[in-house]
Amino acid sequence: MNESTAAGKPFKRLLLTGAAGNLGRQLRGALAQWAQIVRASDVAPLDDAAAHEELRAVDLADRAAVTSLVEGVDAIVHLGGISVEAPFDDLLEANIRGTYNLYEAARRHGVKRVVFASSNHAIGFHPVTEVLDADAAQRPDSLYGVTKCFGESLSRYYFDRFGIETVCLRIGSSFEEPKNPRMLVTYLSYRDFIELVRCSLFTNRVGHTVVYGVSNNPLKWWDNTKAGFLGFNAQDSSDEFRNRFPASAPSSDLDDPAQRFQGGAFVLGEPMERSR
Ligand code: NAI
Ligand code: 15L
Repeated sequence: MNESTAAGKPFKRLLLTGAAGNLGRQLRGALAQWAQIVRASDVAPLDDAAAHEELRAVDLADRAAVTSLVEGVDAIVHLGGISVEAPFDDLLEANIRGTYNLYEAARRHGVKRVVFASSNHAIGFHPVTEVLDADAAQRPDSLYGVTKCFGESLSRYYFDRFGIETVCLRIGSSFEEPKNPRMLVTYLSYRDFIELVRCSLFTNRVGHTVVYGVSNNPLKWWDNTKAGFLGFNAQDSSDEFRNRFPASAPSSDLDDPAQRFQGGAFVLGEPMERSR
């Protein structure tokens, strides 16, 4: 996809799922630069549609609604779903059934590019002493992480069988700023997140790519050399926040599993019962 085609907006219509969430809110505005129409969707309320936006309230677990949601879009940025550890039945609906529904709708409607928000929790049980690249084994640290591994495998299948290209973003910690010492390593600034999505949408022939969503932080657990063809160059760094956590270096106590493994406190979770 060339960034400077008709009307300066190379995509006619982009679909964004999870548009009401933390990262969806950051991306909504940026997508307007790249698409004539942004179809913004979430199960949570969305308001203030801009002139270029179509807002759709859709539960990803609803197959018929997702099939209709995907009709007429050129590409999808899939951020929607449960973004932390949760009861299995909830994860099953939002993250597993929801992601399947989305890919199946993409196949039916001929959509050829998806950017999938995976997570560092797909590899969270690797120790902090290892540097991982795109070929590192999946080692999920939670049921949430297992659902991200499912999304990575599902997208691999939809590429190998149906030619739908996906960039799986193994996002570290993308917030306004790092919230704890671990996030000095895993931090992804919002600006770098948006740039990573841009590279994932505009690079020709991504096939099935795994890339770590991380800023140019001083300490690194992840190596993006194998995804270098995306042209992603992080501009920001957690270094500007290092004085927020003066007493503690990340991973200073390797007897503590939450410091020994890359997933942090996620490695200590246990399956939860549904509350309703
Ligand atoms: P978030 O929790 O703020 O946003 C997720 C959105 O998905 C919410 O607006 C929620 O309403 C929506 N959603 C949940 N279940 C849904 C369903 N059944 N149908 C339709 N929509 C549903 O999370 P955030 O931070 O915006 O993350 C976006 C994506 O990136 C998530 O998939 C998350 O797992 C992933 N990610 C985020 C990281 C971060 O540091 N922000 C790190 C790693 C991965
Ligand atoms: C994630 O996958 C979550 O969506 C986010 O809320 C953070 O917990 C992040 O990982 C992290 O590892 O910091």
